[in-house]
Amino acid sequence: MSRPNDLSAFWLPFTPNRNFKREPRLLTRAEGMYFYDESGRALLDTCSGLWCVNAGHGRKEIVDAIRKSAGELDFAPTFQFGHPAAFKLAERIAALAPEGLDHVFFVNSGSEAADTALKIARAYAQKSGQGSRFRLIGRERAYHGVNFGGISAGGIANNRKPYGPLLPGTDDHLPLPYDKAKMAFTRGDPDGGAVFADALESLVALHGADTIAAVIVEPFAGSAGVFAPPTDYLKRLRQLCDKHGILLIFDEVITGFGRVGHAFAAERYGVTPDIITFAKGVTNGAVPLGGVIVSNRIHDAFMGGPDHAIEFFHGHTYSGHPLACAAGLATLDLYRDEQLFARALKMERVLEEAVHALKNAPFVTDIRNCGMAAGIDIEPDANAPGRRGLEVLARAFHDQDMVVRVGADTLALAPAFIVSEDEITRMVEGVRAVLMQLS
Ligand code: PXG
Repeated sequence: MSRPNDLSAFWLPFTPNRNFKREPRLLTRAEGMYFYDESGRALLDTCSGLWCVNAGHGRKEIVDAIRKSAGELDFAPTFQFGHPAAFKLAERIAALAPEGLDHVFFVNSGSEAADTALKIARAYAQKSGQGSRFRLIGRERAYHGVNFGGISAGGIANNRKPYGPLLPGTDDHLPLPYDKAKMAFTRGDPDGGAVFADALESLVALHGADTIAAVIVEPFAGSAGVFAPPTDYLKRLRQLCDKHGILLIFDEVITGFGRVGHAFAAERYGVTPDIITFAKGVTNGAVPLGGVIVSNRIHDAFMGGPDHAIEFFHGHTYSGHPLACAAGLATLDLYRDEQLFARALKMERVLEEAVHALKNAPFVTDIRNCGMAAGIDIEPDANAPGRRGLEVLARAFHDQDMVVRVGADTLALAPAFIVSEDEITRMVEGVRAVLMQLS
């Protein structure tokens, strides 16, 4: 498709719009590991789109499934009705989830998944005779999307500051389990880290456990710049939540569907939360879809009351949309048939070796990695934080033929699991070349 004459009407999300429209970066086609621009130039996709295209772009099986579904059942309500694909996909997702998490609620994005999980946690407290539990405890620097619950429990200052007052009962945040002095340039998961979970004890002492409904964490912090969980951290968090009757929510919007070499990070780390949120990779990014997987205990607590009564007053017009479910089923088939989670696990070491070779590149202050993801901190310009990050993105696009993802001055590399060793090398050398040119 050719470039439109006027770019003014579309207000781009999380983008410096005026800067972008002066020098637009338009992507018009995608296949495998590559985007293509208007002139046909191939651009290596270093972040699986936005952490979602885990099997690579343009997968025929998924495209065909969406086409077929669109021709057969364009829309069907899931309020008081249903359609087969939604039930089939829920069953497939439950089968991938840890034992005892057998029920799936569909939404359309990770943001909706986070807010749905938080609502379920509060409603569960009410339904299980623990109505005093309302607090939702998040973590500093956490990203749980952009809805009010997610930004409140989340800990990214710029996503919160303009929108106060936020959700009551969300003022407390655990620390990010990271100590730069001890952990900078760690390969994979840092050792120990239980002490970061122990911060929950202080909040329990302050407020009383019987006011706390849930703790929500990303198994590895994604948007903050790929902070892997220290080896003892998630287990201790689970122990403390159990001790105090607090629900544990894993936001697996990024970590789910293979990013850490397993269906979910819960499996990789051997820690079973009460609730898992997902989105992104469930459809390989091809159609918006998100969801929440809940434990049988939580689900069953909702299933009391009279037979005619709605158990959970929540949902979206497009919860379980037929096209999304068709894409999800085809995606899960692909992950299974090509054993892509195992491939991610195998390539994790290759990515780790490659990114840590940037340790002495200009402006690099830290490098972290977990699964098929790595974060590279670039020293911010003291007078203009974020300037260097944007310059990296623009130079990578124009000079290195790469689409990279930056958040402020942190670069994230999270390629699709089909990535080759050569492509990983190219990504890292492209980043090095860009860093050499930074001022
Ligand atoms: N939870 C987590 C853990 C996420 O990473 C969301 C919720 C929200 O998902 P939606 O579908 O509403 O965007 C996310 C999204 C980045 C980046 O590069 C990360 C996300 C989205 C876009 C860019 O840091 N994460």
